[in-house]
Amino acid sequence: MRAFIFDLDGVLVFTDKYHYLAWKQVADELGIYFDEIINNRLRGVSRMESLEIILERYEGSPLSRSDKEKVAEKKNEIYRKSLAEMTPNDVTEETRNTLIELKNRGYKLAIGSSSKNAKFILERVGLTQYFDAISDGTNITKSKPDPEVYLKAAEFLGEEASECVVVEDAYSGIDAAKSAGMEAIGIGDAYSYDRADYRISLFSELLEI
Ligand code: B16
Ligand code: MG
Repeated sequence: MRAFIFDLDGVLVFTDKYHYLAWKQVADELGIYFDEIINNRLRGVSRMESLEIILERYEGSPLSRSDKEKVAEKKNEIYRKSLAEMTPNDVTEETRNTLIELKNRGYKLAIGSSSKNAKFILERVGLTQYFDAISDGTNITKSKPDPEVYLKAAEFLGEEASECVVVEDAYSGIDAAKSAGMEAIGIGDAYSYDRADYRISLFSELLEI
């Protein structure tokens, strides 16, 4: 194993609540019921696919593609205001020290995130410098469970897929990693997913695998 590819939201940082508050605001404006249980279904899912899930409960007149894009853009503006408030304190010492130790051991590190805001988040929390490559929502055409985001991360690193291990919190991300021909480590929500090759409850357990 030569490289670790990390999902971002739910693995290195926890922006679920910001996604929730932003989607809640736009859902309320459209008169759509939305709660934290529905929000859980948005984990690892792209912005437009998230909107489609929220619109399952929409009872108004059909929205055009451009209406949907406006709603998604509005949500993103609200979400980015929360992201702008993030600081390095939003990453635990355990996470930061584990990344440093993995680098010291000679592994390459990459990000494999569905988010188009990944680079902004990494800058805000002071993590950018630990990564040799960033594959995110800006360089993919298909989101998880498609393997594209992870295959791109391996390509950016110059490594074979078989030499990479993915760390993920979403079931769809574990499926994406397996389709990419990579080993998958489940954490958080994905701790209970039996397709993961390893399951960890603490980020620092990566040092023991
Ligand atoms: P954005 P990940 C994902 O990030 C989030 O888990 C998911 O909830 C979000 O909808 C998606 O990014 C797109 O985010 O609106 O910022 O482009 O878990 O793949 O790092
Ligand atoms: Mg995630």
